[in-house]
Amino acid sequence: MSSKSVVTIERHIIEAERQFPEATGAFSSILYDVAFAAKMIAREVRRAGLADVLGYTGEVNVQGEEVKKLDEFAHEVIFKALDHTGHLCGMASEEVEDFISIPDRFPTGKYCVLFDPLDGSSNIEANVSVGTIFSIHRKVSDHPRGCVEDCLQPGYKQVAAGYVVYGSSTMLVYTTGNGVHGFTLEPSIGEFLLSHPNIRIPSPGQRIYSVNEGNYGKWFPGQQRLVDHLKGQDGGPQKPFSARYIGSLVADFHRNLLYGGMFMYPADAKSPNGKLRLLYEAAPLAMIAEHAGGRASDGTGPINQIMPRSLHQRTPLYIGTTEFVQMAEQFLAEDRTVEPEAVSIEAIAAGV
Ligand code: AHM
Ligand code: MG
Repeated sequence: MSSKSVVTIERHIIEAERQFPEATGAFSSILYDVAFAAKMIAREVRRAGLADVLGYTGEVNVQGEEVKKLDEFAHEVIFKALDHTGHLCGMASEEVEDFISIPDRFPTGKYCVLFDPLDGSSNIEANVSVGTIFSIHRKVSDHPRGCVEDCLQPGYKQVAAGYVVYGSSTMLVYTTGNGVHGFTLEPSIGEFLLSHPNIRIPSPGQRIYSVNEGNYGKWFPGQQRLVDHLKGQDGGPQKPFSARYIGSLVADFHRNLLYGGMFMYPADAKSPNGKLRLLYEAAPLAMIAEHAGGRASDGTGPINQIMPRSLHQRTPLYIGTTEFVQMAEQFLAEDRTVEPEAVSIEAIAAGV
C-alpha cells in the first residue's frame, strides 16, 4: 500500500484555516457546504439520462412529486445547503433575478455566495460535461442582513472562487488565493480527495483555442483577425492552434487550465457584452486562472477589475494561458485604434 496520505477536502480546508489563527471557521464551513451540495448535484447529474426510463415524462414524477429541471434542482440544493448556516448575508444565482436574502428564521453572517448552479445545462441530454461555478465575497454593506451591494463587488475582492465539473469524474477546483487545488470525487466513499494540488496552467502548454466559431460572421474585425491568426491563415503562427469547443464553459475552461489554451466568448455586433455573466461565470474563473498563472480579460483589461453594476451583467471573456490572452488583447486593440472613416459632407447632408 502506498505511504502517500490521502487528503480529503475537509482536511485540506482545515489545514489551510490553521494558517489563520483569527479564523472563526465560518469560511471553511461555507466551502464544506458547497462541496456537499456538489455531491448532491453530481448524484442527480449521473441519473440525468434515466429520467424517461424511470417514467419522469412530464412535470410530475412517479412519486407524484414535481420533476424539476436539473438547473433549478441544482439551484435549490446550493441554496438549501447554505441558507441556514448563519455564515451568509445573502446569495445571488444565475437562476434568480434578484438578490437572495437569507430567510428571516435563520441568522445571517459576514459572507455572500454567488453561483451558477448548473452551467452548460443545455448539453445535459447529450451526456456532455456540465458544471457549477461559485464565488465568495465578504459582506461590505451596512445593511444588517445584507443587500445587493454585498454581491456587486469587483472580482479582485473575492475571498474564494471555484467550480465543479461533472464529467467522466466529478472534480471540484477552488482557490482562496493560496494556490489552485483540485479534488476528485471518489464515489464509493463520497469524498472529494486531493488529486491536483497547486494547479498551474502549463507553460509552454498546448496551443488550443476554444470559441464558438459559428459566430465568425458576426464578430468584429479584430476578433476575426485573431482567429485567422491562430489558424495560421495570415501566415503565422508557424504551427496552427488546435480548436476545441465543448460549449460548456466549465469543461472548456477545465481542459485549458490543465493543458494550456484560451477560451473566448467575444462581444459581437448583436451582443456587445458577449454572452457570459460577469459575476457567476467570468469573475470566479478569472480568480482561478490568475492564481494558476493565467489571465482573464474582457478584451481590454482584467476581468477582475470590472466594477459590476448589475447582478446579471454580461462580459466578453478571454481566459487561459497568459500569452494567448495578451495576444487577443493586442488584436482587439487594433480595432480601437482604427481611424473612423472620413464622412463626406454629402453623407451628412443626406442624414447617413
Ligand atoms: P448557460 O449559463 O445558459 O448554460 O450558458 C452558458 C454556456 C457556457 O457554458 C458556454 O461556454 C456557452 O454558454 C456556450 O454558448 P454558445 O452555445 O453560444 O457557444
Ligand atoms: Mg451559465
